[in-house]
Amino acid sequence: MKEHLDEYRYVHSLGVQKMAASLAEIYGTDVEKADFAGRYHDIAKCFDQETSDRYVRKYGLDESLIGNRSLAHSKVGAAILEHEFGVDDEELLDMVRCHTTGKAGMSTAEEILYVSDAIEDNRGYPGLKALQKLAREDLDEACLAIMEFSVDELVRKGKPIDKDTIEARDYIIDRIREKKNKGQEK
Ligand code: DGI
Ligand code: FE
Ligand code: FE
Repeated sequence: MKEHLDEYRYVHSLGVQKMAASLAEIYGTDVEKADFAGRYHDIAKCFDQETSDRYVRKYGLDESLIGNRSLAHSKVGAAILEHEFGVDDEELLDMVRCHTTGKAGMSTAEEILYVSDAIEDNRGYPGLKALQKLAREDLDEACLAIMEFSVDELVRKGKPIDKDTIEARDYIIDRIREKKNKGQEK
């Protein structure tokens, strides 16, 4: 892993590994899988644009990823884990695939990686501790908070928002609303 990643990314990956394993423990998903996915989720993050594009073509990934290495790294990473590391667990590959944008109808395991990526201990933003606490109490709410933050950041930077990012947010909002409605019926 060290061969592929710079120092910051290496330390971040170990942080995500630890956070994902601890959330898997709390939410009763496969701890080993969360640990592994956390460790390797950014394996393609440090590729330059040319390398990223080469992998997108090599593994027949979506053409829209050409020229966009920040969106491509999660899909390229999953392809590398599948074809070069021999990972054949679809759930694990899906976790890595959607860790950057999220997607509609994420599983608990997918949410755990998505959230862990944003809240691991080395992410030094104000409010980190509160978000870590929220993640331990309500994973959907933590997901939504991170999605809102990401969308705001993209808007601020004038970047296009990916379809999966929008759909992920809309879905989570509905899921949270439904849970609240169900709670009131009782
Ligand atoms: O790889 P990390 O830095 O740990 O985190 P990440 O996988 O969430 O990647 C963050 C990057 O992805 C950041 O540069 C913004 C970009 N990104 C996330 N969602 C979208 C996006 N970029 C675009 N254009 N559209 C999105 O919806
Ligand atoms: Fe990433
Ligand atoms: Fe990451």
